[in-house]
Amino acid sequence: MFNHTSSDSIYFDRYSRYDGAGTLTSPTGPGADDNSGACESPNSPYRSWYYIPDIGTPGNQPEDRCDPDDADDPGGAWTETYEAWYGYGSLPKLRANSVAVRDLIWANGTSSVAPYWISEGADGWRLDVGGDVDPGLTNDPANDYWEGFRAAVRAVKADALILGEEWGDASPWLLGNEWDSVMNYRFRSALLGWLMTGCSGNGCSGGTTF
Ligand SMILES: [Ca+2]
Ligand SMILES: [Ca+2]
Ligand SMILES: [Ca+2]
Repeated sequence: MFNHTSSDSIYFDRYSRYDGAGTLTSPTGPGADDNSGACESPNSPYRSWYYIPDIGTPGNQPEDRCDPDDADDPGGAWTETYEAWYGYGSLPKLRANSVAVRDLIWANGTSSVAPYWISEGADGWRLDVGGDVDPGLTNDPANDYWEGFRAAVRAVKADALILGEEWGDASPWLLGNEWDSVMNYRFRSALLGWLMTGCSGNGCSGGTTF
């Protein structure tokens, strides 16, 4: 979450199921293209929230396409690619530097998703594929997404926990202004590897299985 939305969100609306007010108008399946969502038209207010066309990781199915130019081709074929997390067309990637996206997620006080739920009692946030949104201070000093997110969340609750998901070395996010902690899959892998294959001595022998 925060890296992408669903392709079936009111913002992207790949299946034309919502109107411009976000009302579900086609509950049982794809509806008619009304140009409200980012995928439906270049004129949608949400078009700039996403990477349309893609920037290197398009949805990998032939149907992972959007309407390229509705004005010239109303009702025509959807042929435009879009950036999708890991090539999954159901997960169109959000632009981390979009003002509107930042306002939705954290930059508009408790009207934003992240500060709102903290104000409602949540103790923190766990950030799925967080490195895809902002690659950390030393990898990209100019990307201040998690820095802003942290400030916005902490403004509501000073000790709110911000825990990121990162499969590799997470040091770039742990330098003080982004995350408090990480999933630390590397430690998990090392521990499980030792338990299952390398465990011997210190009261342990033969490894174990799960
Ligand atoms: Ca629509
Ligand atoms: Ca359209
Ligand atoms: Ca950053």
